[in-house]
Amino acid sequence: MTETISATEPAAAGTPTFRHFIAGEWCDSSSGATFESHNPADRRDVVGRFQQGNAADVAMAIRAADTAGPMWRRTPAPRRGEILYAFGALMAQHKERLARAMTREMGKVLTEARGDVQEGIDIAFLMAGEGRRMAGETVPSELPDKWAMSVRQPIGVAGIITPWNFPMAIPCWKMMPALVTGNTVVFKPASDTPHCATLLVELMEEAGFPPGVVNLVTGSGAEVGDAIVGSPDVGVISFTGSSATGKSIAAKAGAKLKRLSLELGGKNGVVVLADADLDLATDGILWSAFGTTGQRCTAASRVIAERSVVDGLLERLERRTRALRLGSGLDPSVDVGPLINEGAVDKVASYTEVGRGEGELVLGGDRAEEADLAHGHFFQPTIFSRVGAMDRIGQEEIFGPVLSVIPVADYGEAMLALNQTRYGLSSSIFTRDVNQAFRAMRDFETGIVYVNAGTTGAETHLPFGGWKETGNGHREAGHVALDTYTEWKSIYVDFSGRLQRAQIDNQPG
Ligand code: UN1
Repeated sequence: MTETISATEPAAAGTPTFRHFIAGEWCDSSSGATFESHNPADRRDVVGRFQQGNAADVAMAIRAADTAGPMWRRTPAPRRGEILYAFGALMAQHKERLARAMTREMGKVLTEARGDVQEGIDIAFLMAGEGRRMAGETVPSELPDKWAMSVRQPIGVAGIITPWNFPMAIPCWKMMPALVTGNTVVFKPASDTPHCATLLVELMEEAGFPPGVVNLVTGSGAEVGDAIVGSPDVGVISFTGSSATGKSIAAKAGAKLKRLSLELGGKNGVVVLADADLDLATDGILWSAFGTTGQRCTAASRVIAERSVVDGLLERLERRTRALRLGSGLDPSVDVGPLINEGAVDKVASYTEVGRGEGELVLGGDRAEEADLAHGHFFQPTIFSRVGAMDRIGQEEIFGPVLSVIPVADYGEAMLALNQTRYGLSSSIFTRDVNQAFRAMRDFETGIVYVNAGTTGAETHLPFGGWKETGNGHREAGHVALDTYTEWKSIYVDFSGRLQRAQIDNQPG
């Protein structure tokens, strides 16, 4: 939860103030204003005060990144990779501290926060290795005594705009490939998780990224994000967040023909066929639907089940969901943490109202306000049955702990229902029939498909991203992540000593 306050307001006792990081210096915003970040499990707990960045701060950060560009670009890529490696090693060394800070600021339970940090470490190490790969092609020329090859080169300044739900992994997914390929970075984290971003950048400084290579500006999307997107000196933008914001960024970036990688909404489905192992399917569905309190782009919000197994599945899901404990993610006995802020609770509550008119409420459906939960942003894990594939709760991204069960007649109907959405990030199928599994692998229109597992849990060395309105065709993670941050340069070297004309001198006549 964030709110703007005046810089002159006396700081609450013990509340630390954090700064932007520009040109290798920690500095205040020229606005003089700060905002607070709160613990979503207990909003009385103020994590810190952060700089309320503005367009002038962004301009300074872009200038610093631009100035550092030529030096960083000329630093040998293996050396850049070593600094990424040092950063990954520091994250590993500080994993527990980072994870605890993440749970406090973002709310996800500690085991998941550790996973989030680990995902950052994994991509740092993967991309450190790219410092010694980053391969182009060397191919034969159609002419004699001529060399032909392609190399990747950095674009320039990368604008990195990240969400709060993976407050360390996603910034690392974006910054590591940007940096190893020789770009410099202006990083604007979500205003719900500026502390997580600050901790990352502190470690980046310690790892040895030279001044100006990484710059952090905290603040709102409307001021800081817009200034980054609008700057003619930022050549590439990577954004993860809502489809609405993604579309507005795309319009602005498109007007300037900027490179843009978007990772947006999802409405991920789990198909359960009649022959599935229902206990395994239940494990996978619960983890995907209620893990991270449903706040993953990859979260399962639809179960599309063959009619003959719907009752058995619902019975298991209901029993297991009733046993889930809500509370602070720092308490090891807690399964489900809070939503990120009050706005998220309102949104989930309004969708459960819609759901009551569309399906049948199996359990949940209300804010969780018993005892200490009243101090945080908690919502009961919620399941609706008898939902229609085209109902609003079956179509729209809720980003909370709400699961809709959609009954279908057979695989064909399941596949249609799964694909009948404007999103296409992740999907899964539970079946013991290898032929059906391969049909799903062929038919599901999503960037990620799981067989006999839930919809979450992508690993960093394969492409991550979605079809249709989930994105704009780019992928994060995997080696293909380099594509977002590099220009290709094809180079021809003629050592014949004479003019040789391609497509002409090597053709008869
Ligand atoms: C996201 O929610 O945007 O596959 C990222 C997963 C995680 C990443 C999720 N590895 O669920």
